[in-house]
Amino acid sequence: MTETSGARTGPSLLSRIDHVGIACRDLDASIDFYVATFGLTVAGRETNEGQGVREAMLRVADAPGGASYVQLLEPLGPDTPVGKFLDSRGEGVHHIGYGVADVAAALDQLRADGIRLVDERPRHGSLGAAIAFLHPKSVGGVLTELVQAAAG
Ligand code: MC0
Repeated sequence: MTETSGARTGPSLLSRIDHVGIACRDLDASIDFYVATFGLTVAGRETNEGQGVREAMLRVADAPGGASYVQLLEPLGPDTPVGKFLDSRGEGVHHIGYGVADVAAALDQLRADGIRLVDERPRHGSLGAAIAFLHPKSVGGVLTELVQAAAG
């Protein structure tokens, strides 16, 4: 875990759990499982070439700060983040996505705190969100994503 420069005061940087990202080998089969077993509904599907995935967002619950989701991730190839993860660890939880009010501002704060960033600036994410990843080596082994949901 990275040592930060001091305890944060004021409101939490993270507003809620936006999604749990789950690596899978077969997106369609995994969607079928989550729909049939837990009754979740598919909120969106997308191929994100920049992240090397086909993915689906399945709505778990609506909350005042925004909905929470299970995100199913199938790699576009072996030499992608999810492809490498599947090779080394197999299917399972890949990352946690937390809601933030302003992802660029959150990155600035975390950079100043000495947290290792994967993304220096926000990128395109699921459902129109602006996202950025923090390196798992800096967050106790957990690949951590910041999610600024699309307006509206
Ligand atoms: C790798 N490591 C992880 C991990 N992936 N640790 C925890 N959780 C993960 N998901 C660890 C490995 O075990 C290894 O540790 C070390 O990190 C280096 O792993 P590597 O296999 O050599 O991989 P790298 O260094 O090439 O890349 C790791 C890194 C990468 C986290 C930088 O996966 C990355 O850029 N991730 C962010 C983008 C991403 O994941 N996109 C897919 C989801 P040891 O101890 O063995 O050295 S896209 C998404 O989710 C979008 C659509 C959205 O939400 O909207």
